[in-house]
Amino acid sequence: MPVFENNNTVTVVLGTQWGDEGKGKLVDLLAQKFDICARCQGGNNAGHTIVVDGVKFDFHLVPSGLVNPDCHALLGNGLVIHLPSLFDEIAKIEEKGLDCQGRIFVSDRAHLVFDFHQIVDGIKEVELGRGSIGTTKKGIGPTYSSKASRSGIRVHHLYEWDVFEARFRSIVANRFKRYGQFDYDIDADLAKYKALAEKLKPMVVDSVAYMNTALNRGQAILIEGANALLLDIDFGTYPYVTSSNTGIGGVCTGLGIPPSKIGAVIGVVKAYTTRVGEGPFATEQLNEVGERLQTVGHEYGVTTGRKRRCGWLDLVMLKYSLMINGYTALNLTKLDVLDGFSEIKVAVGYKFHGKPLLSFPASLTVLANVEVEYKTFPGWQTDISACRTFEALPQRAQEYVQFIEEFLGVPIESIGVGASRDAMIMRP
Ligand code: 2SA
Ligand code: GDP
Ligand code: MG
Repeated sequence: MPVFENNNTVTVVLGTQWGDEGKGKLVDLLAQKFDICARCQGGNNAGHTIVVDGVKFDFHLVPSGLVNPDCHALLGNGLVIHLPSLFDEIAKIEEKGLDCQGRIFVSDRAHLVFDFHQIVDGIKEVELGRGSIGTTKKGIGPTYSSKASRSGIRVHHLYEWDVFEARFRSIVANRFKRYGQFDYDIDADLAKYKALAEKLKPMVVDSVAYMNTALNRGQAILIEGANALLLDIDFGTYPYVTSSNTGIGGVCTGLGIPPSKIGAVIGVVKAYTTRVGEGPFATEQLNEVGERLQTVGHEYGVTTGRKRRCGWLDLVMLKYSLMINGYTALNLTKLDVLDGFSEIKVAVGYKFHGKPLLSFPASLTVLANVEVEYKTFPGWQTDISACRTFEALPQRAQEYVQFIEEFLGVPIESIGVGASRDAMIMRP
C-alpha cells in the first residue's frame, strides 16, 4: 500500500460516511511505519476501537497511532479538549500496558471543553425536543460555538492565569444568562484547572512549529480524521452534523500545514452504512436487514454505547464524499459482516419526484424523500475472516469490491475482514 508519496507530505486517513468506518484500526496498522500520528479536529465525541493481540483499546482524544511504541501523538489546534477526559483516557491506556510518557503532545492553540459546555450540550438537546441532533453530549458543539464567537478558552490561557480566570468567569456568567442558573461550582472548577495546567505543561507545544519542523526533517506523519465527511459542519447533512470540518479542509486548519503538504488521502469505507444520532439516512434498513447488520457488525457507539442505525452501502453519498476529499485510495472495512447475506444491495442513484438527482442534495427535505435506486448482488455466504489475499476471497465478494472500485474510480487498496489488526487484506 503506497502510504507515502514522498518524505515531505503527510498521509491522511478520513471517514467517508457517517463515522465508525474503522479508521482507528487502519491508523493503528499504518502507524507501525510512522513517526507521528496527529488528530486535527473533534474531541472525545470520537471513538476508535483497536484490537491488537486480543487486547482492545478505545481511543477518544488520543490519536490511535499510539499503540506503536515509537510513534508520537499530537492533538492539533483544531481539537476541542476536555482535560479530565484526556487524563482518564491516558490512565486507561497505560493500565493496558502502553507507556504514554513523553509521547503525547497538545497544541497550545487547541480549545478547552469545560463541564459547563457538556451541561449546555444536554440542555440544548432538550430544548430542541423532537428536532434534537442526537449529540454525544460531550460539549463539542457548545465549545466550537465559544470558539467561533471568540469567547473560547485555549490551552495557552492556562499559563496566563489572570486571563484564564477572567475569561472563564465571563463565559460561565454568559451561559447562566442564556440557560438559567444551572448547578455549577465555578471556584472548584478553577482550582481543578490550576492543578490540571501543571499536569498538562510538559505536553504543551506550539503545534505549528512542531508539525512543520517534523515535515522539514522528513519525518513520516499520519493524520487521523475523526467522525466523517457526512458529519462535516459544511458538507454533512446539516444540521445533523458535528461542529468541526471533518473533511480534508480540517486537516489544514486543524494542524497549520499547507495544502501542498498533503500526500495520500485514504478514505475508509464500511461495506455497508451506519449512522449514530438523528437525521435522514437514505439507505437505512428499518427491518431485519438493518437489525442483522447491527447485530453481526456489533454496531454500538464506542463513546455512548448507543445502537447505530444500519443500511446498505450508498455510492451516491460516497461519490459526493470523494469529490470533496479527493481520496487517492480506499480501505473497505467490515466486508466479513456481509458473509451471511443471501443478497446484498448497493445504492447507485437517487430520484426525487421521479427525476434523477445529479448530486447529493443539500436539502434534508429532499434527502429524506429520495427514491433510492439499488443494484443487487448475490451474497457469497462463506466465512471470509481468514482470507489474507484478494484472490482468496470468494468470486462474489471480489465482484462486490470491484464494482465499488469501478463506480468510484478509486483503488481499494485494503479490505478489512475482522476487527483485529491482522485481519486486513493488503492489495499490492
Ligand atoms: P456531537 O457530539 O456534537 O459531535 O454530535 C453531533 C453528531 O455527530 C455524531 N457523532 C458521531 N457519529 C458517529 N460516531 C461518533 N463517535 C462515537 C463512536 C459515537 C457514539 O465512535 O461510536 O459513541 O455514540 C460520533 N461522534 C459524534 C453524533 O451522533 C451526532 O449525530
Ligand atoms: P472509527 O470511529 O472509524 O475508528 O470506528 P469505530 O472503532 O468506532 O468502529 C468500528 C468497529 O468495527 C470497531 O469495533 C472495530 O474494532 C471494528 N472493525 C474495524 N474493522 C473491521 C473489520 O474489517 N471487520 C470487523 N468485523 N470489524 C471491524
Ligand atoms: Mg467511532
